[in-house]
Amino acid sequence: MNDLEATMPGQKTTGTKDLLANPVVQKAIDSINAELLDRRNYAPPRCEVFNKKFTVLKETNEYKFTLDKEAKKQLPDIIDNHVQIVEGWEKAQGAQARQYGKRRNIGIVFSGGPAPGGHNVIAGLYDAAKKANPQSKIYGFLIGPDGIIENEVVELNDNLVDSYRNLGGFTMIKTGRTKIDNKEKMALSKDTCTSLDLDALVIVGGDDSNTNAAFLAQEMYKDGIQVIGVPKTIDGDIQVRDDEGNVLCAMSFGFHTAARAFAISISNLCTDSSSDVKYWHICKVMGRVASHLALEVALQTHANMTLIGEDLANYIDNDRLDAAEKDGNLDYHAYGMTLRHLSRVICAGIVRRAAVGKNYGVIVIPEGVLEFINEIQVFIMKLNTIIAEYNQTHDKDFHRSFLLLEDKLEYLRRLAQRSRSDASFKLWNTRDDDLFNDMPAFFQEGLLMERDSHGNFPFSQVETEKVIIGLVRDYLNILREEGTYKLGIRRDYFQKTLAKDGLDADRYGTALFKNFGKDTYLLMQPSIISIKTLKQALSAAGLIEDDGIIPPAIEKIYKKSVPNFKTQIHFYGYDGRGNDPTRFDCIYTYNLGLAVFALVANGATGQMAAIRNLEQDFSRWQPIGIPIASLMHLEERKGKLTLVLEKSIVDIDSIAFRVVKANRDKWLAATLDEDHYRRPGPIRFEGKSEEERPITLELNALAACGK
Ligand code: FBP
Repeated sequence: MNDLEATMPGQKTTGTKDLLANPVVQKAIDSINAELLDRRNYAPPRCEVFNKKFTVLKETNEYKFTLDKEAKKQLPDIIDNHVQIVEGWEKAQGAQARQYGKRRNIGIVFSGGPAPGGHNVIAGLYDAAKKANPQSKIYGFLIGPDGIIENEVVELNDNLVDSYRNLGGFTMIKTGRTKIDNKEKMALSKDTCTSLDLDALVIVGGDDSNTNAAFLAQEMYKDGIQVIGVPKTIDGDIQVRDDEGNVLCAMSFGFHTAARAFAISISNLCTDSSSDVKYWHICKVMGRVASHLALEVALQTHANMTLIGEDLANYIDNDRLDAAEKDGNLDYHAYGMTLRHLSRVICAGIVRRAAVGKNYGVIVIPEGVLEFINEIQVFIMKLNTIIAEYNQTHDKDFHRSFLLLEDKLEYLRRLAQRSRSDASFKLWNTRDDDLFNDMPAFFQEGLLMERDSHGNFPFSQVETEKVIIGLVRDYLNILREEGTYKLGIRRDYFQKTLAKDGLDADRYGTALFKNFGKDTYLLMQPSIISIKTLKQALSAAGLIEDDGIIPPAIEKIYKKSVPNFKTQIHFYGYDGRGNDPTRFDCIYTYNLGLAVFALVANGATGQMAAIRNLEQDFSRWQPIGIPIASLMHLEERKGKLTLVLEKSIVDIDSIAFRVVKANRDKWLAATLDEDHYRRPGPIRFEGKSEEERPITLELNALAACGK
């Protein structure tokens, strides 16, 4: 008899087979649960224009873009595209109706990291295409762009699409990060599209994938194969404005869900840490380079400290500038923040909270923060170039050639040697090598990590938080030694503890604390940093003999005043990225799918589907097509200037950031007040949850209204 077959005394023995056949057991372990059914059955509302029988595109010149010279050269057939506004029509006649309702083959692919809502883009496209012509076929390319290159494809049907409606992940057709970046891959992709007789290819992806979409649109322009992009990424870094600041795409899909998911977990940590009062929780949140997700998490949770990379890059050390100015110099090191300085800023917050008895809290660190720390950014750029140059000149892969960290370090050492004998070689000098060798091995490994196929640095793999917290811990030790990092002792607790042992609180208080009689939380004198110095302070005040014994109540108070910096480290990334979408993302993505079909059915190519007015009531949402080529610029990738779609980072003049900045001190809560944590609550799928949207989106929209 095994465990399962063993039953409670007095109960009948049940075999495993019978147990599993029991309806209660079956219901309990059925993977089709009520939540899943609710999600699958939910029909997201459609924007008004999509309730009409047909859609048309109205081209507008209202939005202006400065076109990149290189984009004009490389994307001649789509560079003159304009913004297109999708309009609904009840009636279409003759050729127009035939064109709209013609039988089409459309391929769709997910590219890059998953983002909640992707399945609804497919569902929206599928529903619209089948409504226009039930004979149309929608193909899903498997495992990302590789599916296009290798013609790995599945035809989508009602069952498949229905089983993924409103569900997170990209599970239906999976995703991948391959870039279609050379002639051979382009040719293979074109072969696939031709062999499937595709009318259109839809690329659901981030900045790099939409860049791919533009190049494919150009490549297949003459073959009449349309290519449409869809702005996906939890990072929130696809935001499109024209030259005058008009917002065309305020947010990529998936951002809201991921931010909400991270915020729920981080808010729970705020609750736990303010109950248990012994840990600092260090939360790294995804987002690659830009700190949009961290900013949204700050607004959702009011965590005690949130670093925003873009803000750190903007930092100016005025004391340093003034000091240099006195000597008639300009100190360039005063601009931007070093890792060491950042650790000091964090320590200042920790010390201030400790002083009011709060030896706990929550810190949010964006995963891309290193990109904004000058000294590290320089390393990332130098190493990018070194790796790219090695790959090019040796026609070998740097990471395959130097498998071990030690081998890579040795290669760098040789470069430093070269810089000593060859003055023209400046890429890696002895100082770089020395600084790099001072870093902990896990950080060196992180900075040398293999770049992705787009040349992006893999921030999610680097244990940034460990590096920062290591420096924080070191500096807190120094401050403890200096006597400036102390845990405040509640005055009434001190008085009660001494009274119990019959000691005079006033006499001891004056000797022990620097603010006795002034504040509610008492801070031990900086000179008291050990039992020995405590004894000295007591004897100097005549409270004990030179070799006397410290009263136990005093020793207890002293020990309580020494803060122990205990941390718990968390990474919020893949978990939130895999969350089922919020209602906002469900509705947004379903309508993006409908917009994609409107663009395809009306002959657009090289456009990215988008929805304007996302911050407003749903009735005002406006589906549009944005010309991708107009958004491209040159950027350094893998050591080469490459035409890519520009990423949008946090604007430190934006209202959302200004609100966070203005609340920094309040949310740090280094006061006698309670912490000001906000409870975002779980992601709900009922009630009025569709009214919830990213706070960043709502705040930044105030700028557009001139508020
Ligand atoms: P996309 O830009 O492709 O949407 O990916 C976003 C992201 O989740 C980043 O936030 C993160 O840095 C990265 O993907 C992680 O990459 P990987 O999934 O390859 O580990």
